[in-house]
Amino acid sequence: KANKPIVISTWDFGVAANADAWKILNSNGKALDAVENGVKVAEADVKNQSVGYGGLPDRDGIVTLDACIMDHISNCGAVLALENIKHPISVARLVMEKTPHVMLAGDGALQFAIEQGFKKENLLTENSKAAWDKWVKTAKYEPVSNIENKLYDNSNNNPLNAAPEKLPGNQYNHDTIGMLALDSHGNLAGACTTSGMAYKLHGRIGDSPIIGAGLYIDNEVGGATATGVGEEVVRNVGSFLVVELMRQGYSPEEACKEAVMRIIKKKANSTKDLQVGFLALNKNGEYGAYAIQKGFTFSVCDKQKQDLIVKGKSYY
Ligand code: SD4
Repeated sequence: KANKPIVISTWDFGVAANADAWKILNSNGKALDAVENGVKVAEADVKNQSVGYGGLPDRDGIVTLDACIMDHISNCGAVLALENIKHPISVARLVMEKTPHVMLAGDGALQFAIEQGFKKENLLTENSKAAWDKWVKTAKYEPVSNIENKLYDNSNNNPLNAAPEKLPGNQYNHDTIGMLALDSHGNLAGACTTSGMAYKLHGRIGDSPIIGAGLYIDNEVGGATATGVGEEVVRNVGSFLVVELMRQGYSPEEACKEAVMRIIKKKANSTKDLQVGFLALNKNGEYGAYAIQKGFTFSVCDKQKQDLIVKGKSYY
């Protein structure tokens, strides 16, 4: 018997996001509504400098957001490099529902959002602006592997556990929320939303809004989502690969591991400072994750426990 409903999401900040998704799932709501509402929690959180409002800007100091959403009948929608809109996931959903397209980018995506009633807002918070001001002095693009884990680690000996304005700008780098849900009707949906890699070139798109890379759902099998350096995920069509491996009988964790191994194999000796993590959920409500670097965590919410944080296994 399937473990449903269930919702899982990347990192420990997924707990708060899962809680909103759970309200919907636990009252027999749809997985699609659950994932949209769930990731909106992370998008609106100013403390999360890697998603939505408060996200770190690109090289030019502009916050650009990427998001996508997919349901159980392969409907999908995405926005790429969207500026000044707090909830890109909701715009992605409307691209899916109100247009004949899957992706809208840049100015066109913004125009569409405004037509749909979204308000233009400044997304660059004081803290993120301060971080960028510091970064721009050296302007080195150096993603810090596993920065999100360090950021959300509240232990006293964590050197990064300081007010954001005290940290060197390039310490904040990536992260993303990817969320997968299986509802009580047995349907899957997923959402992925991010401000992308901090200090990326203006116009750079990662894996997160690319169906098959940052997110993939196949209702016969399961779903997968990715976090980390998007270029490596795109190159390997990571989330699609994870789902296809599950179709062949891999468990969610085995499938995530194999997708990580593909990246490692192709990058040979250059994965020491590279982080990519995959998270997967199958039709039975079984889940798993695997990352290149230590420290990848994910959050799980089901009937048994609503605030579980799991340490994902890793190659290093
Ligand atoms: C990107 N995958 O834009 C996103 C960033 C991320 O953890 O997930 N960071 O490449």
